[in-house]
Amino acid sequence: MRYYQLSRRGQSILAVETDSGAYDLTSVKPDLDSFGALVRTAEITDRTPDEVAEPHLSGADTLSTEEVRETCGLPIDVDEVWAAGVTYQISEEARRGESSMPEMYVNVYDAERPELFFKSTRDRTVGPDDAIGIRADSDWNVPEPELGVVLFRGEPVGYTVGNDVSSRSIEGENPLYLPQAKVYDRCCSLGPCIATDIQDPQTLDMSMQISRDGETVYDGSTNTAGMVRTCEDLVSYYTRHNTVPDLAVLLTGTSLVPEEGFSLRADDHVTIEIENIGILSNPVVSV
Ligand code: DO4
Ligand code: MG
Repeated sequence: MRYYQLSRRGQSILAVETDSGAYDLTSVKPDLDSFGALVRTAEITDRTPDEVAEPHLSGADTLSTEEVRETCGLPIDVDEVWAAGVTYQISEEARRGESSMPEMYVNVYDAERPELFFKSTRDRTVGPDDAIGIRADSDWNVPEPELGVVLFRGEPVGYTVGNDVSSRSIEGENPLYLPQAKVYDRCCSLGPCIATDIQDPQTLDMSMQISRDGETVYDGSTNTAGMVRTCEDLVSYYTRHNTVPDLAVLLTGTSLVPEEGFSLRADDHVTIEIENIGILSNPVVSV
């Protein structure tokens, strides 16, 4: 099932999409008004989120899929977003090319311990159709389309699409600047939904298009099969010796890297699609 958070008649609601249509779960269970409320109920009653939602669908108001797509916001009130880096060979090569210290990227690509870094908070994260930010003090900015693992108390409960928007000039100047290259206003987008029925996260097609003044200036596709680590392994490192908050998303690294010389500009539009999850689309602003 796919879960969307949206606002309807001034109220927050949790919508569920199945093969037979879309439903307003909150219309029949007013306390289930967010994905967080759903997973907490599931935990208390020792069920999966789908087992909590499923019995209510027949009595719930139906929604058109267009209404869901057009009005959905950030699908989870996330406490924190972390991200993995250099999990695909193309990312390792690109970073080696840009960096003042290229060896460290080869080392981390081959190492047992993955690179994990703090990426974003709720306030810095935007949902579908809301603007992602590029830093005005950076002249090389890129989107990074990534599969996101959605975690409740450190346990995977679904998957979403993420954009780890980054400054490559700041990261390239000195690796110690990574937090500034990665964490700033509007640095992350997530959405459009949380998919709870992904059988194998390591075999998903992913694509990204960037449009500028009505023209496509980047078009690429990949598959999560190219990841050198598993989502399970990344989650295990994130939760080691680390009491994680209730709601977190762990991005799993990028493998779609626009060629050197390409930088995002204000008013560009970035569209990312991951198979069986959905399309995350955002305009770009300078922050
Ligand atoms: O090593 C720096 C960040 C890498 C990253 O964000 C990625 O590979 O997706
Ligand atoms: Mg990344």
